[in-house]
Amino acid sequence: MSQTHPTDSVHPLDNPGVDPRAIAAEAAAVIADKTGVAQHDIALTLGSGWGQAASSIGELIAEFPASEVPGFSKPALEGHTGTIKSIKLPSGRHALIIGARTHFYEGHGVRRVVHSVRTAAATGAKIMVLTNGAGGLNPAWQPGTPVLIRDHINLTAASPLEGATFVDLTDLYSQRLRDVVQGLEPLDEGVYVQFRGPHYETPAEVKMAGIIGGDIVGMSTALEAIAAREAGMEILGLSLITNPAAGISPTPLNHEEVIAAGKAAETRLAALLARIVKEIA
Ligand code: 8IG
Repeated sequence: MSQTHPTDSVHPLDNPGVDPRAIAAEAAAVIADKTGVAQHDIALTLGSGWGQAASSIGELIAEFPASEVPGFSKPALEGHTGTIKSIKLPSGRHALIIGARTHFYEGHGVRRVVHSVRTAAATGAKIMVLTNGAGGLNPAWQPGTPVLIRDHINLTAASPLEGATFVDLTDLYSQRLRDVVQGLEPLDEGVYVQFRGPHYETPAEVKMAGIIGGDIVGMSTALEAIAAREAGMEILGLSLITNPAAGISPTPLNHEEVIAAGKAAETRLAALLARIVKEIA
């Protein structure tokens, strides 16, 4: 199959006449073919700081660039190849690891943002684990602190749903899955606020996020969670707090420091995620 580049006007998800679920089904068929795994049981999207987790949760069955799968966009950051992995868990179940996230701020539209989630659902995954790196409003959260997402506020003014699709988002971040995690390792919980980005927030915006009930600020996850729920999946959300949100700490945000905090926490997070996946899949 020929590959399409995000700047091509022929990207299959950019055709409004095409049902994005059909492209997701095609993507799932390609994944089944490449991995030899007919059905995946759980899917994980690994955000900044969570990348190492794949190697600790089970045996690598297959790995390939996401760009070889229909509908996936080339990675935004060059040299940061988005990879898809299939992992066999100790239980014999199969996990799909999505190391390729398309962000809303890339400007390619929300269909491409949630394509990985729809593809995960089409591979058979019943649980979607969404992880991210994010800013924290709680000054007690040191860089490197993992926080369970309890709920979200979507400030993108966008939705992955099209037409009159009224999806209930009560218990979007499954209480059942949060209880399992809390039984393994007590974590603070928080409300994730998705901003469009790519700029970080102003201190006033962070203050607003807190006033409206937010604890975590980021640029992903909320739109993906909505699409995952529409697809019928149960959702677990985890944020790695890599930095105090703007204005929470007196020092300005620095992208390199944010990346470094993620790197420093990676080994610990991988172990945590392995224990979680063992328990839920
Ligand atoms: I890593 O402070 C990371 N991602 N919006 N704000 C937003 N996204 C982030 C932040 C942050 N840190």
